[in-house]
Amino acid sequence: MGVLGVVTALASTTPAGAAASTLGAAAAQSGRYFGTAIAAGHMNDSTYVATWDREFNAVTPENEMKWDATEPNRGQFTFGGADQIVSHAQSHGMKIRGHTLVWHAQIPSWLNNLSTSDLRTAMVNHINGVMGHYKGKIYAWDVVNEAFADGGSVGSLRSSIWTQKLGNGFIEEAFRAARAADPNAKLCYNDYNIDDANANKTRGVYNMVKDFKARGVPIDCVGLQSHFGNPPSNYQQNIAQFAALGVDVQITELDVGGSGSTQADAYRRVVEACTAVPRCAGITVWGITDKYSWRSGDTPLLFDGNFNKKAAYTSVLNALNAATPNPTP
Ligand code: G2I
Repeated sequence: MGVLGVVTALASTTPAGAAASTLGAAAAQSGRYFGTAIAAGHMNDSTYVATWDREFNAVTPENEMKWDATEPNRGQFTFGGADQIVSHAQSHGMKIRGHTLVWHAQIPSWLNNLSTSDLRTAMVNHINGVMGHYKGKIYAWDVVNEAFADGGSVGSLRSSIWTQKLGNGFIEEAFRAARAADPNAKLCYNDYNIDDANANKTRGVYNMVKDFKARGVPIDCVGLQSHFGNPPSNYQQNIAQFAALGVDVQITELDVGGSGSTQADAYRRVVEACTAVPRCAGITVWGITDKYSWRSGDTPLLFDGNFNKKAAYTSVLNALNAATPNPTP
């Protein structure tokens, strides 16, 4: 090995007990991943890609795997943007989260006027088409996204074409189809505002997961999106209560509005809550830089608009480095 080889080898391994210097390497010390949402449209920004490659060891396509992008016309699948992200991630050894198969938003208009049986067929075809294309490449799929209602009673689902035409059983149908389409991918239910252990929306998702596990409906993980300004005080307890049902928990779309030490503290509490629970498998932030965030006005991410590390970055890195190693679930 030449001098350069030695330097590279030293830089890319972290001796036991030493602090890692990137988010992905720091998370890996406790058997976890640290990912980001990526938009294919920004991949011509070399600083964006360099930051992605340096800091993160997992990725979620921000919009490119959604139904409107992947099956804009019935039966015609298009994977341009998603393939771009997937092949880059694969060549860098990153985990890939698939987002998302069945959702009420970002769906093409051709879905709107189908009969019940036709919609059911379309749903299963979509799951087969997208999961089949990426079979064996995806670590975890958000099979169903945001199906529960906000502010309703425990267990109430939001009204959508799915509930209106297929009834509440559409979630179970989607998970069963997904398991058949790629048996090696973890299957997640993903939602926002299910961060508080006692909120009605959380209780509804909890009861569904418990019921699925009891009846053998395939489900492997719950995604806590975690778009907030502060994690609830019982956030760790919430992660632990889902884990106790026998599923992994993944923090899937983390972003925390704010700035400075307040924001840094909130991020630290999120990382500490996840790393305290063995089945909290990893964390994904919903973007790299504030300038490309879906809520950029809240400056919610770890890098500012010039890709400088914020205080929140440092507190996340330190909290990941402080985590006790856990066996990968
Ligand atoms: O809304 C934040 C997230 C909530 N959970 C599910 C996620 O999938 C969702 O992500 C956001 C993306 O970050 C946005 O980028 O989903 C939005 C759509 O619901 C995305 O916004 C859309 C814009 O509304 C479109 O006008 C635009 O064409 O992004 C599209 C692609 O840039």
